Amino acid sequence: MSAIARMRFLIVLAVILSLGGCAAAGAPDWTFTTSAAGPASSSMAGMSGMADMPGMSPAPAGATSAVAAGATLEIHAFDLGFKPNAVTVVAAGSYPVKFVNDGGVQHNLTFADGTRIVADPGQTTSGTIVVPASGITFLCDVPGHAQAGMKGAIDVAGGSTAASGPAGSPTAGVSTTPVADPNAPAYVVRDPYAPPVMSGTVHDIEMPIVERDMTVATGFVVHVWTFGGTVPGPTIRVHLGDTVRVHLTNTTAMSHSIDFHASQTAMNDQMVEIKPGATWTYTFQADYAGVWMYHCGTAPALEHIANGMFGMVIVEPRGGLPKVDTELAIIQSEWYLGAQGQPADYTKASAAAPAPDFVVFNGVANQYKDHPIQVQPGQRVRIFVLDVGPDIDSSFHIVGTIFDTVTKEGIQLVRGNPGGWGSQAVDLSPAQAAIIELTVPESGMYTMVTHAFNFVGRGAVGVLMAGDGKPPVH
Ligand SMILES: [Cu+2]
Repeated sequence: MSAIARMRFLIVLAVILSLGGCAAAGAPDWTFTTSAAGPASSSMAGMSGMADMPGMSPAPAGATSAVAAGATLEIHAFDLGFKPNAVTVVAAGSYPVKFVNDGGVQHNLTFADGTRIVADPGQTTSGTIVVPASGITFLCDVPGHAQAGMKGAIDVAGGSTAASGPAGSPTAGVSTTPVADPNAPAYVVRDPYAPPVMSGTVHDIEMPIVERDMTVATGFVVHVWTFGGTVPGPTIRVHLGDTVRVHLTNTTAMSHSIDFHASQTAMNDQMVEIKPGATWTYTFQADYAGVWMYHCGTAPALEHIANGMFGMVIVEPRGGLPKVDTELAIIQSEWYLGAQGQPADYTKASAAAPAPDFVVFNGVANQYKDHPIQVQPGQRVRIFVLDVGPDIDSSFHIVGTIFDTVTKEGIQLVRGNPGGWGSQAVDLSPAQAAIIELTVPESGMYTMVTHAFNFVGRGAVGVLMAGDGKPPVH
């Protein structure tokens, strides 16, 4: 059945992106697993001047051959790890380093003493490292890369074990949620209304990639990474079959990319790395109707999404959607706070049991509770709702209403169906979306939530205010 097949395809794609990063221009390293982040790598590739290495699997006890004094250390980077990530040298001292980037994005080899060697994808660079008797750790300092596994250590044979085991990471410290800053700027309310469908059949959309500070909840500022300067990025609404050309200019100091789920393209075709200062035009045909996520796919995609790099594409079905009174576009996402004014905390976002500080609609906690969305009794309301995660599902519900029309991932509940079926909540895993419709039953207040109620108190709440907000007198 095609809808199920499509969902399976999306899930597979999402897994691929999370593992490999869709910005990879070269062949992804499909063999990468979390074990690559451990102290022992199974790969001996690229280690010159030696035939065997302790700590590599499975070395027999007593196999202690190590890199000869002064020999070149060859270390490869891939997305996301180092080969090898555990190196032993026979003696402390100065060693030339050959750094080969086999990955699809820029990486660096940053040692604990500050020595830093950078290589673009496919590039080989070199440097020198002075290995102290206690050994030295290294990592890639591109945000998120060390946490994703790009860490390693050089030990000195017979030396102290200070550098052995998982490499120390200056960026992997435990962080806590900052306290609210009373001087933080007030948040800017995101327009909740869906934009009209764009006229014409070919659309050129400028979407610069910019970083800026954003108040994401009263008192809390995140240094967000954005498409178009806002979180979420701009909502794009087109007809089925239209051609969309999105022009991206990367104004930041970090590589990014973009992945439109509304498109069908090889990840190494359109989802390419956009380096700092570079431009890219992502072109696609809107082949299928629906509500689609777009996001940065640069590894680790989780971190780029957690920092705000996502948005919604609406592709109208053949013949267009029937007119209603009010249309809203709502995206549920999470914030994992780092320090005030800093990017999101990747360690928190990537936890096996993530505990978001805020779960929000359209980027800001509680904004539509503080600023209710005005509707009128008897009106038809359509809501395009998308869960972008990066981690948490939505059970989208509006207290006091019943959805009579739901199109979720291509599967439809239609108003006026012969059985009289309705819907109370729409379950959306990350990267799933729906179009829901309802009739506002009477004047009063209607609370929009995720029915996973532990998150309602964390910001996933808004209000539709019908009429003057007071219930009718009975
Ligand atoms: Cu990005």
